[in-house]
Amino acid sequence: VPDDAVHYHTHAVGPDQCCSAVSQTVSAPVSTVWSVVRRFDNPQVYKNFVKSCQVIVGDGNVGTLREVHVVSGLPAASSTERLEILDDERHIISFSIVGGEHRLNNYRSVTTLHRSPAGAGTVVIESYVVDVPPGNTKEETCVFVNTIVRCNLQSLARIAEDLAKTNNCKSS
Ligand code: A8S
Repeated sequence: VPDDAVHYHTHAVGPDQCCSAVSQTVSAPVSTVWSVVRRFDNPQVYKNFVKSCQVIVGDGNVGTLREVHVVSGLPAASSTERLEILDDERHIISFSIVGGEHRLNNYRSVTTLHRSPAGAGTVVIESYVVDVPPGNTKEETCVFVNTIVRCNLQSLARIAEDLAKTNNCKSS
């Protein structure tokens, strides 16, 4: 984790909570990745488990509430989520889960983008904290959530890389 991101990925973790982080490199500029990630009203663009999303309250700034419906086959139907941080300068977005029909109580995640040390690409870091659901272990909870987050970030990488190629064609 780069120095400037340590603070944002440091979560207060209670005794019955678990936390973890997933990272993903993307062969696209930070600005391109950010243009996808910052759309709190449009998570289905890269989150494959999201079937639909409606903004309930707000204009896309901090405090905006969205209701997400997920595809079938998951131990969940819907989730109500609040935008907590949207920092266009530092490329930080954070949301918390405040309701819905699912087992992930008190979920909060923070996603930060960083220019990859190698050059033109981006490193995405997403960390979270969540209550361990009754009947599950911390490890099971982390495996479940890490799987979802990893899928989301892999999909984000594909979409941003495609966008970067399209943008290149347009400008040449
Ligand atoms: C995100 C991250 C997560 C989303 C989880 C962890 C969720 O949307 C799914 C299944 C669940 O059981 C819980 O960034 C919930 O969206 C796919 C409905 C919240």
